[in-house]
Amino acid sequence: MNEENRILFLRKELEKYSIEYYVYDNPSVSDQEYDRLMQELMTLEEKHPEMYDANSPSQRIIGQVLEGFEKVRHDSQMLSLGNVFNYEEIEEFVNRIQGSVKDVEFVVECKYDGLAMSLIYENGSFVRAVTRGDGLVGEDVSANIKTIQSIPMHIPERRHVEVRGEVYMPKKSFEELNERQKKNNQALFANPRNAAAGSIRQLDSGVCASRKLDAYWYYFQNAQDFGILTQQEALDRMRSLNFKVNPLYKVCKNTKEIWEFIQSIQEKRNDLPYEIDGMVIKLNSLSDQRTLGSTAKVPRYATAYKFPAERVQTRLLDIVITV
Ligand code: NMN
Repeated sequence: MNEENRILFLRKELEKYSIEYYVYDNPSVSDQEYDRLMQELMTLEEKHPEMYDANSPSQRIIGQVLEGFEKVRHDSQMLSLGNVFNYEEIEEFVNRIQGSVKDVEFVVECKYDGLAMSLIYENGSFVRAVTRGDGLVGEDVSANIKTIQSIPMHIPERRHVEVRGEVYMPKKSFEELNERQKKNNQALFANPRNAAAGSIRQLDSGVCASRKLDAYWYYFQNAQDFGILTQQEALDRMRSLNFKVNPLYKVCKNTKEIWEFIQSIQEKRNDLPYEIDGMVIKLNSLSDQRTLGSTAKVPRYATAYKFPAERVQTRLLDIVITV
């Protein structure tokens, strides 16, 4: 095999190993072997600058320095979510939907304390990552997003794909970051959400890489193009395309089931390796979602239940904003 082909081969292998390691938590080679192959790739790429590829596994570690972030208009608005705060409000939400939809099913998922992000793929390759921004126009933060190792640079699907989800800073990364800040006599970050948002806005993606962010994907924007009928199917399909999808979700039929699942997650919330500030309840059927539609800012087919600890803060913020 000549060096050019070896580069192509190594890129493929390393990408496969990364997905196994970061998405499925199931490595098939040792860390030493992975590191050795990565080193070999970097040495060969240095020898062959004509083979540069922005989506090479090596680029995810090296990073790049930008002058600013380009503004990008979303294909469809990135909505935020309305909130509910207790059993009764969940029941009201469920009753309202049951009033207009028959045999209703809900999917209940974790609500991460991070930043919403959209990923675009064309011809099986990553094209760009865009922040929510004001919902209509966001910022292209691709260089920083590439440093998140669990995000695939290639997917086994050549059609246009847009997935949306949340970028977050795992608790472990947050602790390590604040340790480093302390050691360097720099200000500490108040919480993982702030730290994640600050990292994504770094112009030097090397800095972002050092912050070790991660992400979960929960929304298949163009699911209809793939004949996907439910949110559950969308989650399965995203997972089969190598997107990191949280297995902690449940399909529920009524308020009691929703509430029980929420309570069970709330109990183990502190043991999760990432921060969640609530749970999202959404209609499973995508066609029913479309029928219900959205208000100007939030969908009618989904809502977010906020955990009590967050409630005080949110309500206080509401007061501050309305005063
Ligand atoms: O992502 P962080 O925590 O920086 O860890 C990087 C290390 O992870 C690498 O140096 C490598 O040893 C390890 N890793 C191993 C595999 C594997 O397949 N064994 C894949 C990706 C990363």
